[in-house]
Amino acid sequence: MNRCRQLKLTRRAFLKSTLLAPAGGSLKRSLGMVTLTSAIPKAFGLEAATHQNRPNILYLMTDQHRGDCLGCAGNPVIKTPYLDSIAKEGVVFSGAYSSTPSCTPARSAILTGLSPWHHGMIGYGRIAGEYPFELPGALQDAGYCVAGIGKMHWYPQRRLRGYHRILLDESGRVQSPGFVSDYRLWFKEQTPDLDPDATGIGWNDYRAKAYTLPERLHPTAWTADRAVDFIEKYEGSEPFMLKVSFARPHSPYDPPQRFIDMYDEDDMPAPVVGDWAAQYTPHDDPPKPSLWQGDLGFRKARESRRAYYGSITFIDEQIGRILAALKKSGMDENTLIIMFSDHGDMLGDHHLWRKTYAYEGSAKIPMLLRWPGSMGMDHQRGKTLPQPVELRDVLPTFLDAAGVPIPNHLDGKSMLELIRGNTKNWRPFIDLEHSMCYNKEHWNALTDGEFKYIYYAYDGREELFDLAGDPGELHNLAAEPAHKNTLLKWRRRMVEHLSERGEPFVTDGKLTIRKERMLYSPHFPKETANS
Ligand SMILES: [Ca+2]
Repeated sequence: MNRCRQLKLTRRAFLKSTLLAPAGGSLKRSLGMVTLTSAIPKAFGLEAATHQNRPNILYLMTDQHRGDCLGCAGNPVIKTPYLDSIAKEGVVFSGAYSSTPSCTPARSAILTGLSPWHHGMIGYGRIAGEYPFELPGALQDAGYCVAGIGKMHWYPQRRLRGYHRILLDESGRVQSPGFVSDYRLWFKEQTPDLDPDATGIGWNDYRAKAYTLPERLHPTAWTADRAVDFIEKYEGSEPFMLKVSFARPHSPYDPPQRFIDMYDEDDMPAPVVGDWAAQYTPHDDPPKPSLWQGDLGFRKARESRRAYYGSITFIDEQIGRILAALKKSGMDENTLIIMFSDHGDMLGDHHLWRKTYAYEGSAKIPMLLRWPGSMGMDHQRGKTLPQPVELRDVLPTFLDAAGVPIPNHLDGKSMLELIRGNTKNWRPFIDLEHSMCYNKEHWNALTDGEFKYIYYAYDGREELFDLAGDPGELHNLAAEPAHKNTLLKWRRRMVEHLSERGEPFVTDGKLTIRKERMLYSPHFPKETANS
């Protein structure tokens, strides 16, 4: 058993020591999670792990952050100077996708390093209580101090899953009985008379509104404050993996007013609308705040986008504080920094909202990686790498950085291989899939970043997009004779990809039409499927 798992510290004591310590309290008075963790080896008479050449891992995550919403991804409007600085000192992966673009299946891929079929979540459901091999436990076993701050979105909500400590902000979700997040406990301690949901817009809402409370109370600021606190107090002899998981820019689109004011509504990009998208035009009147389809007009979409961009710039500013704390500590020289999101946000593209779609707004994600100087490869810094990468690649990347063997059963690959220039054996394309939760549909898709092929299982519909020539996916080429050979090539690839699943997916060498909704594959851990 890993020595760190033997430490017993009650949640109450942890909250008291780390979260509710008086502002300005000394480190000795307010024992943080790090000090206690690093004391573990001594407490058990074991020799402390040393850094050797293993870097710290700073794991920055946003929620529902589109791949095109970064300055370093070529967006001329959005202001993300600190994220751009990570890209400048590292690389941008321009072909990064979330295979199953909604929260819980995406997070299963991060946890397990597996494809949707193999981790078992091919739609939005409750995440497995435990997988046999998970990212935080693997890093803990490798001798890392493993801490997580912000949104985890798993169940049971207080399960550590291999983290030594987690501090949660779950945007008000209560899934385990009596759950109150650490953010909400802190908020009540700070301002017992105020309502953390005072802005009044929901977490699947298309509407936007400025945060009505002091900025320091916003969950984006809280998450960064906890991360800065961790870095400032870190005295461990072992390397750390710190996950900093912001619950935004996922709606509510509610940044402080000063971030909305940074953008002119007229400058906001209008939604892209394919010549195939009229089917998604209708909506209730008035529109439901949590709608998933509907043509609300460009003005409303731009209002949402303005606050969404503001939410990203707010996060970016907070990430700037975290990077500054890391630099001040001197640990930036030995820290690998990764930044990505679990999926994107349609924001009215093709009259669609939220996520779970195969289209770029939903499935394309940011992916930035900056590695320590000790790893060399300086000639790659500042580059954009086009190979298809996915959330399943995060875990093997971390194991690679930690110098730990990557188990053969993982579907993901270390993205460090691409930085090393080992591109020859990289996957030629990536599989995407989602059993819809808003309507009755199930799609599978494949993309290499140049083309995207989508198969809709309920009616056999196919879509083929030339992403290189038509990045907005405005024209479906599937029925065009000039692209017949391309369509056949991608359809064959899909048949091959789905063949391991048997007849429900491929019958007599052809893609099967299905009507049954399937959220979980047979690989989903059975004992926790309904827990
Ligand atoms: Ca999400």
